[in-house]
Amino acid sequence: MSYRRLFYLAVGITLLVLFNGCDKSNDTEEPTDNSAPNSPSSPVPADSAQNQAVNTDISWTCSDPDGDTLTYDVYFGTSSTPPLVSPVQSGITYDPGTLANSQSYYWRIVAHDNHDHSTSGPLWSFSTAGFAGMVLIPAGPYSMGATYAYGATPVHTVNVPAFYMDIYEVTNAKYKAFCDATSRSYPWDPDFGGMPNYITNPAYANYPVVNVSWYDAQAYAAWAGERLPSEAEWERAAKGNSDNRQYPWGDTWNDSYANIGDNPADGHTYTAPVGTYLNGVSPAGCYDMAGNVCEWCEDDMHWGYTGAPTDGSAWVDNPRGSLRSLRGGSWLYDYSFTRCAERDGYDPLNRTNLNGFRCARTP
Ligand SMILES: [Ca+2]
Ligand SMILES: [Ca+2]
Repeated sequence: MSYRRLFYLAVGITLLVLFNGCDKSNDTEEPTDNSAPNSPSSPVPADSAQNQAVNTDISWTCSDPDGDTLTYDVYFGTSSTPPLVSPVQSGITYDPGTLANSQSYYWRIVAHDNHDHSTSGPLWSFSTAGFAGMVLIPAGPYSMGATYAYGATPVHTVNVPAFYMDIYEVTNAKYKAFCDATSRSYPWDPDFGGMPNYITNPAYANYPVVNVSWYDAQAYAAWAGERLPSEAEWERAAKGNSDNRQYPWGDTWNDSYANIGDNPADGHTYTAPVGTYLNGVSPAGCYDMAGNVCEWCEDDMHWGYTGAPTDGSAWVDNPRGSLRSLRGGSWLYDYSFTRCAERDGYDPLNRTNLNGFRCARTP
């Protein structure tokens, strides 16, 4: 046997001994020698945090009692049993991409060491912010129309996708900011007695803008990154989707729940500051859906719903019709014209001190 062969034999025997020794120690000592990772902790965003940005990244901290290198499985989603989205990653952050507004997210981290031990952290959650001044109205069907209102039959089921709706009518302050930013003329003063310079006077900043045409409302909405609601969306925001109620608050008129004409109980001869009538709030959380200013919608006016879309979209003719629809009645109207299913139609160029608008937004 050569020295070289002897050498390899010696190395081989040594390795065999060492290997057996290692095996033996693994079999008997690993479970007590090496511990599982500590539980992932210190979530960012903090657990149950609200109003988080839609570009939020998640991160956490984790350690191992033995100082082992750790990897992580990231579970993340809108379900409370979130799916695995990033297996065996080494970093302690995860970028879920652009999130939805007004959405709850759930997440959980499972830490692995390099000894086949793993530890799951708790389920964490956070929610993202919505759009300022808007409420998210969830998708779902409702009964649109009513037999009490002219041009509002047949009553039919529409399935409205989720959408955002302004909580309040667009105010003088908001519309003035749009005019200032775009060098647009202010609306004409409505000559409300005792309310001079209605559009620009800071005293009326929180009152609804008036004397705006449908085109003015369109331009404002585009500037704001929003749009006019469809009639189907407007009515859904006004009455909810459970009972086809006549008024935003229920089926019985109440003099102190809305600003209408010839009604001392509402406290206003002309317009009222938006959101004045807390009891008049709709099931979705929108104010002044009855009265104050009548509100432009996107739709062309059709005096009846035969042939209307049932997917919540605006009913728009090609070419566009001669009238656009308005909803909710105004500060001058009788209460019966402020019911949720009541409709009105004006020339889209028309500017009156009865009409204003609010905006919607697609999530
Ligand atoms: Ca009034
Ligand atoms: Ca209104």
